Amino acid sequence: MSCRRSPGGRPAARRFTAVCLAAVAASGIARAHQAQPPQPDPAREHRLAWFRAAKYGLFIHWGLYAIPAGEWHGRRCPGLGEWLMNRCQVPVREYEQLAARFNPVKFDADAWVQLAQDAGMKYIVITAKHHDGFAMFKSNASSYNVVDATPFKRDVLKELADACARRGMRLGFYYSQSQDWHEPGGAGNTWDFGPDLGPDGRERKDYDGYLRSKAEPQVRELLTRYGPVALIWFDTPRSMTPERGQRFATIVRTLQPSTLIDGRLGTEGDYRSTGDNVVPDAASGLAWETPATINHTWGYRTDDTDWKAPGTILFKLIDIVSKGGNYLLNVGPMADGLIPQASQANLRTAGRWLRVNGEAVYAAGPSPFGEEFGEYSARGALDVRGQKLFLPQTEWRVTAKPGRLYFTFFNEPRAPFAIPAMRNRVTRVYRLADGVDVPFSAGGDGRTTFTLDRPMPDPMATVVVVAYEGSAVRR
Ligand code: JFZ
Repeated sequence: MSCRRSPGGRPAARRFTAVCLAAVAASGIARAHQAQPPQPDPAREHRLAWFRAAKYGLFIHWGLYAIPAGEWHGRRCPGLGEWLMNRCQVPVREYEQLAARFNPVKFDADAWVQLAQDAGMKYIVITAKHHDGFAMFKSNASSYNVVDATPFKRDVLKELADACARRGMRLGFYYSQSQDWHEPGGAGNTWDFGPDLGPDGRERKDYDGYLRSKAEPQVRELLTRYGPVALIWFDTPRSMTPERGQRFATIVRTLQPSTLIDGRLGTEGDYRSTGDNVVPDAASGLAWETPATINHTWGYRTDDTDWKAPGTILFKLIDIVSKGGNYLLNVGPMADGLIPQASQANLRTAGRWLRVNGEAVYAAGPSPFGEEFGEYSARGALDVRGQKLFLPQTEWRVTAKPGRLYFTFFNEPRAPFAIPAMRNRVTRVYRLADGVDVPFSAGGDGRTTFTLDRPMPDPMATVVVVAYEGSAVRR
């Protein structure tokens, strides 16, 4: 893989991300998450209500790249599974022949939605078209799609949309609006069609021709043929001028005013998307989402079996929720239509925990404290991006609802554990899983203390609820 992983525990995830970001920066896609912060807007807040409560979604990267699964002509092709065509510079005429081999007979849309539900996820986002340009839905704008170009001939998105409708699951579509390596006018395919930009920095492809003949019509198809679309997940906005971005935004707003736009259109997003696998160091009131891998690739690769453990998944989810964000966690189904068993098992284990402790997660707000996230290196050390090194604390996190704080412990806390100082009177402390009271005492310094049983009742993560007078914490 191109992105090296640092040894060590949870904090290593941040370093890994930073190294990966440095790697993608070279390809010009690392700036996407810095799109303009959304302006306050009541219609937007209304659209966002379900998203803010949902907290946890399933990302699915599935396409022709699941067939080579990281290998081309017996040669390992490093990097992300879905970037194989680019990384191994596979010519269009060769890559598109994969379509004739795409026949995922074990694909079962209901089973995928069931997995998301078992995992405790509240929405699904699937790749309708990734950078390789292949549509996983029937399209009149291009015959390079799953119905017209494969022996499978089934509309994957339609089946998934129907299963989601039956089971009450929200569904959104990832759509690569800018990069399309199949089209001469699309961005990104330099090996067949030459560079996107000339030496003078001017565009040298018929990019608007591609946008108008394929990308815009396909986004219209997605918004008119599959029922309510929860969100469109645009990505890598190369050459997306405000004017071009606005054309997509207008299509979305006109056809489905409730559909959310992610943070990578290049303009007009409803929420912010962080860099891949990046969790910010502090809380934010703006809606945001971390797209994340469950191993180290999005699209399936046979050689990546380094699955995140259930406890790691839960830590990341609750870390994100305690900072006000959403966790969009990816699986990469195989070419036969099955999602790798190990990733399913880990998601389901985390999901069983959420069935007991979900009150601490769904519709929960961020921590009113913040000191638990960690601190900057007192010695002035710098991270790989040259910024002040943040040393995360991973022992516990807090999420909040009116009158209640949820302390989730990932390791046994010190005894007694002192909650951060607050002026409200604490009325009750109890374990969320079984409702058993936890004795507490009010310290003179405004810090309530309690002692959690050892070993922790749930060694993976134990939630202690602190109920207090009033609806918001006063510090
Ligand atoms: C993009 C895609 O290129 C990738 O294949 C995958 O679909 C992922 C979810 O999104 O990769 C990115 C895009 C943006 C950043 C990093 C990787 N970013 O802003 O840091």
